[in-house]
Amino acid sequence: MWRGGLREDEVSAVGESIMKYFSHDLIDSALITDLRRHSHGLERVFDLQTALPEISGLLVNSRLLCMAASLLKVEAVRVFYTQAIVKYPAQRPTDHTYGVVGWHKDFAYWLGARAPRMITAWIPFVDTSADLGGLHYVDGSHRDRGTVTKGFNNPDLGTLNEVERVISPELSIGDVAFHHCLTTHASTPNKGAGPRLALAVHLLDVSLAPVNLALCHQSLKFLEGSDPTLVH
Ligand SMILES: O=C(O)CCC(=O)C(=O)O
Repeated sequence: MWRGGLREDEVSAVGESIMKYFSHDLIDSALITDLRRHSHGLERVFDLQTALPEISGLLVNSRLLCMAASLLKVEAVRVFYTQAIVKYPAQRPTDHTYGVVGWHKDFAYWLGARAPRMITAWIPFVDTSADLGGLHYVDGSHRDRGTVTKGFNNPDLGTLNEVERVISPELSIGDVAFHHCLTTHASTPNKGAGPRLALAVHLLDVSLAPVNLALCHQSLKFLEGSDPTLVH
C-alpha cells in the first residue's frame, strides 16, 4: 500500500474527468465504445487514456512508475494497459453478487508475457473500503505459482472470512494499492450510496515487451498492433 503516494488534487481531477465520461457527458468515440464492457453493476473502459489526457498525465508520473519498478525489483516498467472501473451501488442489500469481481490472479489473463513480472497499481478516486466495493487480497498468494486462477467473472466468493489470510485495506484518495500479478484478489459489492471509481494500471517489466497477445485473454485483443510507449 502506498499511502498518500499521489497528490490528492491531481487524483481528484482525473477522477472527475473519468466520472464525466461514465456519466455520458462526453461523446463516445467509436474506439472508446469498442473498449467498453458492462455487466451486472460493473462497468469498465479499457485504455481510456487514449481519450482523456488527464489519465495520460497520471501515467507519466515518474514516482508511480518508479514505485512499481522497485516493488517488482526490475529496472523499468511500461504501461501494458489500463482499466477505468466503476462499481455501482448494490441495488438491494440482499444481492451479494452485484458488481462482484471474482477471485483471480491477473497473470492468468497475461500468459503471453512469459514471466510473472507484472504489477497492478490500483488508484481509487473515492474513499474505499470492503463495504464500499473495495479489493480483497489473499496475503502472500503471489508466492503461489501453482494455481493461476481465472475467476474474474465468477461472483461466488465463498465465505470471505473462511478464506485464510484475506486483507481488505481502506484507501483514501491519493493512496495507491499495488498488487503483484500472482496475488489472488477479488472485490465485493458496493454497499455505499455512490459509485466506486478506480483506475487499474497494469504495468510490466519492460524487458518482457513485446508481449505475445495471442496467449493473452481475448479481452486484450484490442491491443494488437498497439505500441505502448509510456516507459519509465
Ligand atoms: O476494481 C475492481 O473491483 C477489480 C480490479 C482488479 O481486479 C484489478 O485491478 O486487477
